[in-house]
Amino acid sequence: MVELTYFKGRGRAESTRWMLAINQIQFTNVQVTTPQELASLRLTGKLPFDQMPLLEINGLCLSQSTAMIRYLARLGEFYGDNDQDAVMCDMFAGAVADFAETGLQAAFQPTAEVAIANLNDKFQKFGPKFEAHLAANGNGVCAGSRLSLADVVLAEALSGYLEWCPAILETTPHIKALNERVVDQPGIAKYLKSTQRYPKPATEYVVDVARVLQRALPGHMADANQFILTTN
Ligand SMILES: N[C@@H](CCC(=O)N[C@@H](CS)C(=O)NCC(=O)O)C(=O)O
Repeated sequence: MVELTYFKGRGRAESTRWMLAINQIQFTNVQVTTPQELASLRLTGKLPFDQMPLLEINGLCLSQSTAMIRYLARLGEFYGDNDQDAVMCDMFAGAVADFAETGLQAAFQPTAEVAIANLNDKFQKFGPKFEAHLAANGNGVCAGSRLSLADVVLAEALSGYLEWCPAILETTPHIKALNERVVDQPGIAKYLKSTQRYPKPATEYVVDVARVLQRALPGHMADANQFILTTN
């Protein structure tokens, strides 16, 4: 039984879900919805850094989403064919992580206009670089000669961008083709249609995260400090 423990939403667990999906590994989303549940989870010792997501697989309790996706890439041979491919996978996955961060933060912005402007700015920075690399590579993938974790995390990040900016890939045909190829992979296509795929993050998700972590809500939201734990 493979379990992925996180908030009730995509967030930093989503790239791992896509890597599980492309590997066609069945998993359960374990939802942490209260600060008490998070406190209990921390007491189990399963969170080495007190952070989620937590991936329980093959007797391991894994923290750090970057470690999870690489482990799953090795299991499913989505890490290229040699060390050179692997380092290119890592390089692209690193750039995608920077690119994806703006998508992760989109629901936390004061308005949709701000979120969309941020996403467009970030796409202008990275999109042409990804496009030029794919064009030069000539085989449609980010690294090596076949699909890898770099392609999967790129498509995962793009899935968020496309929900806010549906036309964003219209001027980058190589990225568009790669994205379609990844989302058409049987395991990914099945996952995206399943009830395990959480919806586009919205206010409910932002509130859930603040409540579970006992953090302030974004400043534009009413009663922003309502979840902050008072210690005196
Ligand atoms: N680099 C880590 C980041 C993990 C992270 O920041 N998790 C947040 C929730 S998204 C958390 O658990 N925060 C509580 C804490 O840091 O104590 C990863 O990608 O897994």
